Amino acid sequence: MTDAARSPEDLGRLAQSLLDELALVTDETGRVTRTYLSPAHARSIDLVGGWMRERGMTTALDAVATLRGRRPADEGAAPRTLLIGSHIDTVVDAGKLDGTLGVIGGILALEEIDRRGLRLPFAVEILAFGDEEGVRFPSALSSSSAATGTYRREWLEARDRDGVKLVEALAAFGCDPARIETATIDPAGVLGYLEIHIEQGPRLEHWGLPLGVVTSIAGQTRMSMTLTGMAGHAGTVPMDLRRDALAGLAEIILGVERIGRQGTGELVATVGRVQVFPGAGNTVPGRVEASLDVRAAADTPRLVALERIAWEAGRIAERRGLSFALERHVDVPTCPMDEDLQEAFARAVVSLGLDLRRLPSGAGHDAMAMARSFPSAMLFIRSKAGISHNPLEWSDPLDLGLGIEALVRTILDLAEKERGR
Ligand code: HGY
Ligand code: MN
Ligand code: MN
Repeated sequence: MTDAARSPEDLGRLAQSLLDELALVTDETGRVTRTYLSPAHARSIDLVGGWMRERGMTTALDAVATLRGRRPADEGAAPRTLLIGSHIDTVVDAGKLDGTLGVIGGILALEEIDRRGLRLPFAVEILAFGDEEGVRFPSALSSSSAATGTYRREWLEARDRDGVKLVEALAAFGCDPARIETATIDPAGVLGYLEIHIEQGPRLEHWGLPLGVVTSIAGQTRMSMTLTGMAGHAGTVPMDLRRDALAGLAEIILGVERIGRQGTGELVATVGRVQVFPGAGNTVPGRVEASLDVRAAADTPRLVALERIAWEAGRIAERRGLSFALERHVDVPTCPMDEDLQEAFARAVVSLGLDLRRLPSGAGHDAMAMARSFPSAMLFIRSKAGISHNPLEWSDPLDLGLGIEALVRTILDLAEKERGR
């Protein structure tokens, strides 16, 4: 007995209700903030794990707290596995869709396949990554890096704002940092990795399209800058005798912006987080720590911009009598998406009667890390006004439903190919 297939409208409404429920799981009352290994992360694992188990999946937590939901194959002697996933961690004061849509969409796509009484010649594993954003620790993509055996051990020594080390937070969460290698998924048994995600940009809306196939993901470098001068009394230290770390950083930030504007390859450069020490209004800032995030659609413009920023910041610091240190935390090259899986997504989009457009991603995604081991591809869903990393982030539920229906059809497309393999 099979149920009728849900329409994209119904799929979208159902997805929205789950997204709304998950958005209530937050570390900060009144806004969506769910960072890696936090109490809200633990509660989100329980909630999403329950949705997986209600739909017949078996669930497990890997050594870096990635929640994995597995639907076994319906046929085949030694079936392979299709991976589907995205992240359930968020930025601070986030929207409801970034990452979570890819996990909830995967769960609902598998439910649709079961409701329609369809069979798959491969297993499907849904991965809910806990650290894509790298907000609590400077360890972006650490969960998906663990899945591809590319985890950077130095991340374990990174500290959060309260001075807690990542290795300590993992142990406190019940994970064993000594077993991180066990999170690696053997590529031999994997068909590939699919991720549906909001575009987080304005292109699909500009084109009047609900869906788009991702061609590549911009490379990104994330660093921290530390400037050290001399703290002093705001009332007594003359302006020409100051070594004001924050004033120096301000000049550097304007340089980052100028270099970003001058770059090619859709270069973007951002200083998004600044910490000022000692941080008193009547004290000349003695030290500042700031983030630096540089991305481009090709590697050369990004690397050239990084060189220019480092050189210019060094000169500014020298002139102001400040010491300057740069530390690299994330360095991910531009990542092309797998051609065959792109075509599977493309066929699904066309089968929905939609115009097919392809586009690069300026935002980073777990697919960048997953592509190190597996053929990987992404499908974008239109973002209203291109807004993301912002509580105003929103997509029309119909677009969500179309994205999930496209994922269903892509899975079925791959099932046909797998049978003929
Ligand atoms: O920052 C990014 O590109 C992604 O949202 N983590
Ligand atoms: Mn994000
Ligand atoms: Mn994301």
